[in-house]
Amino acid sequence: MPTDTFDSPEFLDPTEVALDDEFRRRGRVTQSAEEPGALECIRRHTARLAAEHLGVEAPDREPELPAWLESLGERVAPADLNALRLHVFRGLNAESWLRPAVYRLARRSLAVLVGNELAMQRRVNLSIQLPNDDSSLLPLHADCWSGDSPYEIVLWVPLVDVAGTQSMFLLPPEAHARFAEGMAEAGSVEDLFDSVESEVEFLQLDFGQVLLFNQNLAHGNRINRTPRTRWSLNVRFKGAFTPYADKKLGEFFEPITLRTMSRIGLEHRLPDGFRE
Ligand SMILES: O=C(O)CCC(=O)C(=O)O
Ligand SMILES: [Fe+2]
Repeated sequence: MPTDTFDSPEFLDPTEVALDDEFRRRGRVTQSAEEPGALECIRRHTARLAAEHLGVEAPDREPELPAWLESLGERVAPADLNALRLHVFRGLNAESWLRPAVYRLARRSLAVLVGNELAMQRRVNLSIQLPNDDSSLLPLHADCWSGDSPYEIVLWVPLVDVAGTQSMFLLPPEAHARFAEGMAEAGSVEDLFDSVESEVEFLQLDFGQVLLFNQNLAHGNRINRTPRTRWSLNVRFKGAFTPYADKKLGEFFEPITLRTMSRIGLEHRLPDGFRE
């Protein structure tokens, strides 16, 4: 579908056009969490679950809480990290308030960039990257290369300040377009990364900010060479009625904001006799 024929900025207001432009140009937008209280609640609960797994008490306020999260490497060996991550992941996702709280961190921007009838991933992912740990890396990839549809956006939420290799990297759209042309000739994923290393951007975010990025662009992480552990959440959203790839509605995604007329339309059955 030639999408340029549908480019009708006169139907959007200027702030929407500006957000749209920035996302197109950079493949991402960073913003303050729309509900900071929800973010603090998510972080406190994350720390509480981690402390429970370790059999210790977690501090529950600034500045001890972020320092405790960042220094996890002093308390957990890489071999034990996955058990801790799973405990926290399960504990977070067992809370019915979690997904609405995560959604509310960026609901206005999601409405502009994706739409107001959304499907959301059923589980919120948790990533923990210990300093100098090479055992839980996500090498360069685009989600749409492995079962995600190109209609998905990722909401990425750091639970501590992140910068450099403690964070994730993203290849901006222009560089990605050049990279995608030559990709078929490249060898390993590591070769692919080497070919774009000078162009990828490691995203710097403070706690309190959230990121929305285009997962069709190459991204991933590297060994965290900072002394601080990274904690982040990520979750996918798409227009509920846009095409699905391997990650299906009902299994991986769930509609969260269907509007009345869509529900009426979905439930509607023509009277018998109109079917022939
Ligand atoms: O958190 C990361 O380092 C990578 C995240 C990622 O690949 C994603 O959310 O799609
Ligand atoms: Fe990804």
